[in-house]
Amino acid sequence: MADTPAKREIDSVVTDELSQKVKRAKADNENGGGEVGKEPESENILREFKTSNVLSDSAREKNIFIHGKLADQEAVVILEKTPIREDTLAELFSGSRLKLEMKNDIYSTYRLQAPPQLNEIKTTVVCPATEKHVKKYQRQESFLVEETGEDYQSITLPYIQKQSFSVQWVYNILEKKAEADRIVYEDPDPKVGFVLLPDFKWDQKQVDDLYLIAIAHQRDIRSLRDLTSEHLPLLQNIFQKGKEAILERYKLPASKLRVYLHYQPSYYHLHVHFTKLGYEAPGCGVERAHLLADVIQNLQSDRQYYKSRTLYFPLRADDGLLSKFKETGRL
Ligand code: M7G
Repeated sequence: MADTPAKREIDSVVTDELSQKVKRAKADNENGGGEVGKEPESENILREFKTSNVLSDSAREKNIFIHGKLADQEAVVILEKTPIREDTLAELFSGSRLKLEMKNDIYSTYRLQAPPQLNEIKTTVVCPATEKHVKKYQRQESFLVEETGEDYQSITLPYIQKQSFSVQWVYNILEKKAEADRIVYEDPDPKVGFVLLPDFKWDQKQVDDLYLIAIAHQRDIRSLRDLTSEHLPLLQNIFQKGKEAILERYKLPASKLRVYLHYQPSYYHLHVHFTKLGYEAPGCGVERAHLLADVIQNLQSDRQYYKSRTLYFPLRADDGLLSKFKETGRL
């Protein structure tokens, strides 16, 4: 892929951070690791993982979602091959073994065996995983639901009050009990403040698939439906300062960002997704993503916009909320 100087500059920002991390990791290994604040090598907990079934996989996206057991607990493991980075090409070419598969005229194909550090698989483990996690990652047919303001009050709200995913991981971030070293920016104000950090879907090795989330400090906003014009200062603050922080850290201007909320979200605590324009992040389609700029404008023109609007969103075949909509004859 031909790169512009700007892209090379952006990549070099990420690469600088990455090389810092690598240096730290190397220093840790040399010092025996395990010191507070360092990144010791993890013990391979997956050695004990027992696969039950594959929830979904994609040859194109080079990932696989596996359901299984880890020390007798239900677990979901996600494996994903990471992109090949331009800044590692020299090492890849010089440090690999090449096995010829076939040669024909001017054409030849090989299997390249890369050095281990260039051949990593991004791995996400959810353990203990609930049945809802297993369903979330299972390939499923989806159905578009039409939810009026009244449907939200009578069907959706009672359902999510009983059934939604725990947001403990969100509170851990806000309270600096987890991922504190990953925070890119924080505005600590309790009303309009937020924490901006890399989404755990992003390995931060290249900006091409940049993905950050801004998590509001306010804890009582579940989703788009709870927003009124009273929240405009919070939303504008997230939008403005989030964009500035990303420009400063990753040299990516606002014109290269897709900034949006999900409806329905998986986690009912207000957060905003910042992804790179052009990167087809899961859930960035029109049936689920609401641009923050539009949300702000809608609330400016009607303070109760999201209380009264009919909203559309996809639900998967085995989602309990879909059954509720069916039971009440709304589908
Ligand atoms: P969502 O719109 O509630 O649901 O977004 P989705 O997961 O269906 O998109 C929550 C976002 O938070 C997603 O982009 C997740 O990848 C991300 N996320 C989830 N967890 C459990 C974590 C976590 O522990 N750490 C971080 N950094 N991101 C997470």
